[in-house]
Amino acid sequence: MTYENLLLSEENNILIVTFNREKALNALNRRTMLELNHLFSEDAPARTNLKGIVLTGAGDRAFVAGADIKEFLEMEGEKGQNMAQYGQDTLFLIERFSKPVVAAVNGFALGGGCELAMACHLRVAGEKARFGQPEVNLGIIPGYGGTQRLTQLVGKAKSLELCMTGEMIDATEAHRLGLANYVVPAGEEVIMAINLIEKTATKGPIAIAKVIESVNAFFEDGVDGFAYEIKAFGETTNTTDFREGATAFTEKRTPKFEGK
Ligand code: CO8
Repeated sequence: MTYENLLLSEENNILIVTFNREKALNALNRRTMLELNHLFSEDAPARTNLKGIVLTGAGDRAFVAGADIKEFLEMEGEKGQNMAQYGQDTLFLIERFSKPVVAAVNGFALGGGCELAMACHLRVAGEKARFGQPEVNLGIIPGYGGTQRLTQLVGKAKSLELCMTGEMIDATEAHRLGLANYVVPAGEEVIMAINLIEKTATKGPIAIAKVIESVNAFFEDGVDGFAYEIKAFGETTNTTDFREGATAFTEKRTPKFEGK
């Protein structure tokens, strides 16, 4: 697939994905969602050497200002439901990606943009970042998982408040609530996101994938997260990486993990 609205660049095995519709504050139109889905279902899994992925927005105003409202008037009844389903399926691909995905939030992360950031494993907020679920201003509700992931991240009271008032919060408040992992000076979001991925890249890749799976298991319907963790732990103990990690510890050297 040719990407029109996503800019991809890979450096040191870290993929930087930039939402590139600056004039529309990087709003997610249908084409962008198709590209995002393709990226996480086919393109990124095929790049087997990746350490992780950073998502960010073009320009200095927005990460992503939401779904593209200008396409909304065609969205009625079942069509709206289908669009929400496709968006949620796409965001689950991100949440379940086996390598760290970090949102470098460099401005507005509103509606679908906040939902996109929340589907990432970690969020770095620039000082100018603004988060919010303003859908009620349009007479709709979040549709890309916002009511669920915001509640998971900040708790029911604040989630209800943010989704019902539609008000934005700044980076400091997002950090205080546990929505943002870090707040950094404007312009340093991607650097910090890369640093976080580099930190995880020194660990066992299978262990990182199993951490993601096991933490996600807490929120999966009908899944016993504790049982999932036991199984995943067992799987990590059967890896060459585990033997290497434990041997390196006893030999007082840095382990060389191979992801096996
Ligand atoms: N969609 C389309 N265009 C947008 C969007 C958007 N979400 N946000 C901004 N733009 C466009 C503006 O229309 C404007 O374009 P133009 O110059 O052609 O008119 C340009 O970006 C710049 O925006 P503003 O002039 O409005 O800039 P301001 O600095 O005055 O305001 C704001 C910035 C506060 C971010 C303002 O643009 C705003 O409120 N945007 C809308 C934010 C919003 O409501 N987002 C949620 C959308 S709903 C959603 O995301 C639902 C997700 C689930 C959908 C499930 C089914 C699809």
